[in-house]
Amino acid sequence: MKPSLFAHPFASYCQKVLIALYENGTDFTYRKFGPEDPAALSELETLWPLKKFPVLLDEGRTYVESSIIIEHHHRASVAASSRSSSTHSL
Ligand SMILES: N[C@@H](CCC(=O)N[C@@H](CS)C(=O)NCC(=O)O)C(=O)O
Repeated sequence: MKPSLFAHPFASYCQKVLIALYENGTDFTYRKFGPEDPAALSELETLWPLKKFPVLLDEGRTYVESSIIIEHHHRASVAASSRSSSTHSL
């Protein structure tokens, strides 16, 4: 299942994470706060009661703090690419 990013496009910490995800071509669900996704803000509150954003939900785990999200994303993509290269070498 692809990760979900709870974020707002005008928030600088969210832009920092969005740049990393877009640069890497990552497939993710963008839970953008606004009228098009009215549940996003209440779900954010259940994930992180401080209601700060961005928040990433990946494989049932919640990641907060933009730098930690980017670090997690980097590790997850390195692990995925090493899994895929070991499959190709079989
Ligand atoms: N240190 C956090 C900062 C997160 C943060 O302050 N985000 C702002 C938006 S850019 C926010 O949640 N503002 C709303 C609030 O503080 O209640 C990070 O790096 O993600």
